[in-house]
Amino acid sequence: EHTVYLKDYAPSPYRIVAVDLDFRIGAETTRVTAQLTVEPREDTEPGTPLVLDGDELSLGSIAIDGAPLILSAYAADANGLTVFEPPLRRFVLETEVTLRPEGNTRLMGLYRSSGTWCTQCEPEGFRRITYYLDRPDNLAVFKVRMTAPLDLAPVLLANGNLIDKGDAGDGQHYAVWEDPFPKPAYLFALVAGDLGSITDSFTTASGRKVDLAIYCSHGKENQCLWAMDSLKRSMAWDERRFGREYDLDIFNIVAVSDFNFGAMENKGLNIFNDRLVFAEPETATDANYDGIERVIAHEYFHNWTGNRITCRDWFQLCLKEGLTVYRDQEFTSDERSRAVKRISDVVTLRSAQFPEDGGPLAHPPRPDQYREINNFYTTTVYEKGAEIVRMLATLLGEAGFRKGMDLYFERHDGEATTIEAFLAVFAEANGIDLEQFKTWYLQAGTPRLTVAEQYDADKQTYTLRLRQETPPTPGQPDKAPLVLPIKFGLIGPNGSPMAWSGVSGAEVRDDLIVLKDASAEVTFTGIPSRPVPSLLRGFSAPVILQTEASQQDQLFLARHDSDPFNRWQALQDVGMALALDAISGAPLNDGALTALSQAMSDTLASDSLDNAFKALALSLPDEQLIGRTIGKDIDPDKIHAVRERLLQAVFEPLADQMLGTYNALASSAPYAPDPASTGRRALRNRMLSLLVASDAAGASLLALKQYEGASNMTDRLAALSAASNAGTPDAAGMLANFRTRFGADPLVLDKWLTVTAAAPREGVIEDMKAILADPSFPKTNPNRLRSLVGTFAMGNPTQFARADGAGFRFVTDFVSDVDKVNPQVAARVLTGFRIWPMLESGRREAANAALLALRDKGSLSRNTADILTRMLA
Ligand code: B3K
Ligand code: ZN
Repeated sequence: EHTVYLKDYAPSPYRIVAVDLDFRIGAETTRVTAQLTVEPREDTEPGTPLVLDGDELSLGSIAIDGAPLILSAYAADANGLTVFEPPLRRFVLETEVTLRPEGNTRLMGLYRSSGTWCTQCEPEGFRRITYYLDRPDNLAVFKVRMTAPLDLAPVLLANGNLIDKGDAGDGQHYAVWEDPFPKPAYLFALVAGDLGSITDSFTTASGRKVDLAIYCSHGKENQCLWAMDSLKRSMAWDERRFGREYDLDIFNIVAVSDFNFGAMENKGLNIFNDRLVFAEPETATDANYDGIERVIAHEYFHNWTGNRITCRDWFQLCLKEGLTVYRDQEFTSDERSRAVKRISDVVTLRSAQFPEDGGPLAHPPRPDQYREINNFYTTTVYEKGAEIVRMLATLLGEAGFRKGMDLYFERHDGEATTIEAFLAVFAEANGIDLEQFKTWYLQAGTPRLTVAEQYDADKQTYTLRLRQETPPTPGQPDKAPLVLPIKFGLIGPNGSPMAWSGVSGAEVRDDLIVLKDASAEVTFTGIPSRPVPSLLRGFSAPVILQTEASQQDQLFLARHDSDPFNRWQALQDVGMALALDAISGAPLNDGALTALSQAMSDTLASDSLDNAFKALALSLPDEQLIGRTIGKDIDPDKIHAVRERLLQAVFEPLADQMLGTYNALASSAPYAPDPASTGRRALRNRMLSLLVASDAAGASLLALKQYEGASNMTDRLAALSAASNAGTPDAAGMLANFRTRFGADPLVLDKWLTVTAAAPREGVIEDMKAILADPSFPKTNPNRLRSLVGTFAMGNPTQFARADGAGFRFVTDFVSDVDKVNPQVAARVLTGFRIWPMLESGRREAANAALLALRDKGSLSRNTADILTRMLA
């Protein structure tokens, strides 16, 4: 049992201050010589051993200050190297190891992707390259020499600046890179390969010219232009919004095909999953363009929040991730539509983070223990982490938040630090106490905020009774009240904001209630008539809000709320209430249905709302959200059937209007990813999918026509998905056509795999088995595997949770196979089971049986075993 606890954190008795690496890259093996300049800490006792991390390494030679060590002076195995009595002064430890990147299918450390040598070190991959203090609080300067065959690897890249290169004889060449910024080993990177590139430059606010390049496989150069454009806009934004300039003379990005994650922020040399770099209109969708812009920005922003200021230990992961997600969200909000971005982010939070927080894998944004740190790169650490930073910004206001950020950069630049240090600068800069606020980082679970209201006409007072409660989560039975920033407004009968003359009962500042206790009664005076409250505007805290609002109130908000988020939310709430009623067996209430249809129709017709917003508003809550709102004994088939019926009942009456909108939004302009064009396509494709899903006359033909005539992938894929999800008569033919037409492009093949795996139809499992059994299917590529099986486990609720258990067994069989090749992919796919405790008893049994069978097979990786153990606890 290997559990790491936050409470056990202690600095290492030795520090590595400088690293000289020599990589001799050969077709089969790579030899790595490391010269580590080591210093004991002031208080290190004589005789304290130096313990270095290793993972699947074998030691060739070892010396200190040039003198080889005798056998009894050290112990080395695959998992580490111990030098028993190192000198109690600065010394240089030299080791040599030999690596086989070709056989490294875990994609951690040095590996090959389509012939290119590349690295992934976060969190613990550097120990697969050389013996090292592989922990984020050891900051060192790195110098890297690489020698490689010129024909296989004409391009040689590492962090920092290129200081030397040349011919090495024998068909070999070399390059030497030096990174002046001390960094933890997880930010180390190296790339060697035969790559094409595009170049550009950016001049910083202080006038320094930075050379930018994006490297990719030959022939893909033109698909990197959007990524480059996104990079330059990110650099400019961080200067404008946070006063942060780039600090090296070079910024390189490399796109590789085999990558466990989205991308990696290595200092000066970001390595990207190619799906988050390549884009051209014929093969990439608006969602892909969005994702590229967002992740390019995210990795770039890490240069300050993550690299210049890094984490003391991996428990602090959300220090860099939550903050950097917040920063990339703000970037997108400033570049595009803030309201649309906020709604989309909340949709993601609710569909990914809330189920994590409400299931067996729930953990605090800052966990206090882990068995496998790779399993903590979660939506809780990232997205809930970002929500916490957002609440801080809401509580402090823009200026107060910026003051805290400035102090953070000033005080902690060059350090490896903690959540406590982060909160301390905001407290100090604003003269406030954030002790209770810190609980957000320590406590798991999604709080429930319940609000009841009372209007007293005689006294002209209006009272909101607020109550918060966080449910128990694994290992945390009791929860403390949190600081909840609740943005709100009161709306008068005419639809305008209503003012109050006084307020008491809680901290209220303008449009913000700050709830700190388990409950509070906030009373407003001088209220001439009962207002409709708009609560939690902009989703100002990541909670589940329960109110007594009637359908009438909600439809009123949908029409009048000045907060676009709550306008959207109000329509969702009406849809949810109808769905819950129908599932409980009540007959559909015609009046309520008609009212929702009418509200949808009015929203669509509005002159003041933009297309992207309308596209989000004209929808019903998804099946999984409905399931989680029910909360127990879920029957996904029933939810699916009810939702289909509801879609039809709400949207079929709007068929003419939707068709009119669809036609009016047609455009022959060339594809562009700007917000207006993206919004136009989003609404038009929303119309199509609603027409198809509500079985409107002629809709399936419309989908077929759009599929065939599309001039870009956004429109083509939208038509294909609409047809496949609804199972139209043409769906199978369209899918086959898509495969033939685009199957040779791996990233477009992923789209086909995704649509296939998401289809809510019998037979999907057999189809997936056939796909996996095809010898040409690349069984080691994370993108392919996730597109198929990841999509199925996370995004096909009826087939994954089939009553006969076939969906569960398909996934556990897959996990068992892939675990031997790539444990990170296996473990992540397995997290799809997190909903199992909420299912109805038959399905619950079936899921439990599949999980137990996986456990009984034994010999699982630590990654997968950790998820499985928590899933079954
Ligand atoms: N920091 C990397 C994540 C690395 C994941 C390792 N399992 C990407 C990012 O969050 O920017
Ligand atoms: Zn990140």
